[in-house]
Amino acid sequence: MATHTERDLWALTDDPRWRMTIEGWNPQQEPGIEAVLALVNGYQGTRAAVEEGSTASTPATFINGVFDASTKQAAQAAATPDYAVIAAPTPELVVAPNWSRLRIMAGDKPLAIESGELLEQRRTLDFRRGVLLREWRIGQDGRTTRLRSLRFASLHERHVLCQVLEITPEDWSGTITLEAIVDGAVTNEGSVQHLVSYQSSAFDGGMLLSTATSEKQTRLCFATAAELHGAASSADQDTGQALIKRWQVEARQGQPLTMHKIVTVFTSRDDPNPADRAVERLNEAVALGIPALLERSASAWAERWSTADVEIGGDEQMQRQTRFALYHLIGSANPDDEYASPGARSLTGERYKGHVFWDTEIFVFPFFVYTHPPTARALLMYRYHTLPAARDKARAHGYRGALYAWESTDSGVDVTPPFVYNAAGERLEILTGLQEHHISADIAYAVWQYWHATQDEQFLLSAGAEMLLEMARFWASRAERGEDDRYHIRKVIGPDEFHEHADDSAYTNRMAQWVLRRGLEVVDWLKAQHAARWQDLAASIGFDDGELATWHEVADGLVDNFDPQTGLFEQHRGYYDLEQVDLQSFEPRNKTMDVLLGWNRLTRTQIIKQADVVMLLFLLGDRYPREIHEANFRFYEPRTSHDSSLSPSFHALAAARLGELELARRYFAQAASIDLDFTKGVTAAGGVHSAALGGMWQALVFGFGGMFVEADRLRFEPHVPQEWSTLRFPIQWRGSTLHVSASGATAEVMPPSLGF
Ligand code: IFM
Repeated sequence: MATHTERDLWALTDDPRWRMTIEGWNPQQEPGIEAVLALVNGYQGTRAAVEEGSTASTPATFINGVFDASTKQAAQAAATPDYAVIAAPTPELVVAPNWSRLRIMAGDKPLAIESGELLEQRRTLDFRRGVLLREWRIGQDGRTTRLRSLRFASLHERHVLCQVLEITPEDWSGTITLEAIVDGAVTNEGSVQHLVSYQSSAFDGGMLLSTATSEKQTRLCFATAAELHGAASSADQDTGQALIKRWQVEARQGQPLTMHKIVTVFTSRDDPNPADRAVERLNEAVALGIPALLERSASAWAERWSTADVEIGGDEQMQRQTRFALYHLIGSANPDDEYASPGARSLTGERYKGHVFWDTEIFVFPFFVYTHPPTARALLMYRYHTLPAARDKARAHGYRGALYAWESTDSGVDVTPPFVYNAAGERLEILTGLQEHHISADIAYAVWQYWHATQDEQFLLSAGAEMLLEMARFWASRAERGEDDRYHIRKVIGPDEFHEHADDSAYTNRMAQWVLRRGLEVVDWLKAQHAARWQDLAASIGFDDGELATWHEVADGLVDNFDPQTGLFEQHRGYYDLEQVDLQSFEPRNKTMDVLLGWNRLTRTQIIKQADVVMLLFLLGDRYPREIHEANFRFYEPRTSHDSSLSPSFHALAAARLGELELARRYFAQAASIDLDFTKGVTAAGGVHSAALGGMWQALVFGFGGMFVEADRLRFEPHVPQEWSTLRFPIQWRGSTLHVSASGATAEVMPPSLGF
């Protein structure tokens, strides 16, 4: 492997606004830190667990789109104390082999964070290059050893993972034993074992571990090669489930030992012959060497940053937190994979089992539309490929068209658990899979947003139009005509999940109405511009022109709960009659309102979990005057508990648009702290909150940056807090890049022809 630019490997980005550093070691905070510092490249995510492991560590690598449901899962999980378990096996993102595991011995003692005295430790995630650097010193039996390691998951070649370790005995000489391991003996939370059929082999220059998931038989192949500079010989071992390369060397005081390890990963999702691909790619990677691999990955990151970075002048902490959000957003999705979409916790933790929610389309997706449209397209194609399952779900519930899964995995089948048992053994029903139907409008919204921003006609013709029409069909069949001759949508859960069985949720009804109208528009467009395609599509989905009249009638007849007198949307029918509770009186609180009040009482109050009408007014509110936005914000904001991580960012956005900058900054800081405030326990332990991170980007661009999407241009009405001096960001718009620079209430847009 090349070593000539070895020194550059360790060179950290100078600017502290481009990196996040965690000092020391706090076992309680470790699960959250592992997610925050995770290495993500859209293909895989690797939690930043210390390489040698510890009792506080939960190392995990997730490969995007690799789900499995083990039949033993429920039983195994049930045996785990204090673990809320579902009764039936639910597909989950599989924990894949731990590719960066190391075992280090000084003499006959393990050189590990929990043995010996940790004298110092610093871990830094360099967002600009996508590199995790760890520096630590361990004292043991009067001997001090300095270590540093570097890991990255290439963004240039997403199947390549690299690790470098340097060990320096500061004040001693003696034997060091080092093992570079690819450890397949891994399980999911609750000791659930998804991996079976292990096979390992050696080949010229490396080793290969092949395993498969137990139910779907998805093959996972990891090839690895490692080298310890200066070591004369090594021994390869395989334990059946792990590949181990082992060196024993006589280390000399002050002389660093350096190990380079490259791992390549392919699955049978990627290629019918993943083992060959992993070996082939490993050979190419080894020929290049880690410094060159890093250079390529860093350039790929630089390219993505050039269309995604948001610069906040004068606030170092916000700048760093913003880049943390953007790093995780970029790393959450793979533009080359149309069959995977980011789960609610990205590829960084097991909470929500990697399931895909509306979080993707409404919270994360706009970031990709306006910074990297190919990724946005891939995410929509994931929904296109899962359209058959959405059709089945609609049919199963007695409706037409497409009802998307509330929680989705690779197949698109709804995998929302119908109930859970909590730790006390109580059975709790989960109704979101049955009632949270607005996702079939949120996805339509994303289709339209992408089409409007990119004018990607090929997408609309080949996939988007069909999705839109099927979702419009769903809503036409979902709405019922009432005795009042108006249309109603009954028994739903809106974004505010504290109120189930809701009739006429303003969010759901207005979004449904919007989908029906876009459906009508698309049909007109197809008929006028692409008559042949329209004929094919209409034939393939069995479309009857009579449906159009129904769509018109339902769209025009749907109630929306808007009262012109007050300017308010009633969140759902009967909401005003619920008990009003002063949320302030519970402050400061560190528990959610369902815990504090109990579920039954909570549902009889006006307390809202997350932005609902406020969200609606952002999505569809451009035609309403400021007074309506203001009235609804003033009414709903004090009733919102923000007990969902999806809430604060959109309150920041709405407050910024209203010019309430102090409040907006407070909400923005709250959104940013969801993953980063380690003092609040282990919020990020189950993975970073992707929706909150996507919401931060939207708060910056649509809120503080004041971006409005007009018919064929972008308009900017910024509200940049004084403390921030300037806010700068690029936007992808119809094949061009706009550069926006805003301060106070003014924006400069380059080139001016595209935005004003
Ligand atoms: O999709 C969200 C939902 O809106 C609130 N509960 C958590 C889900 C996943 O993030």
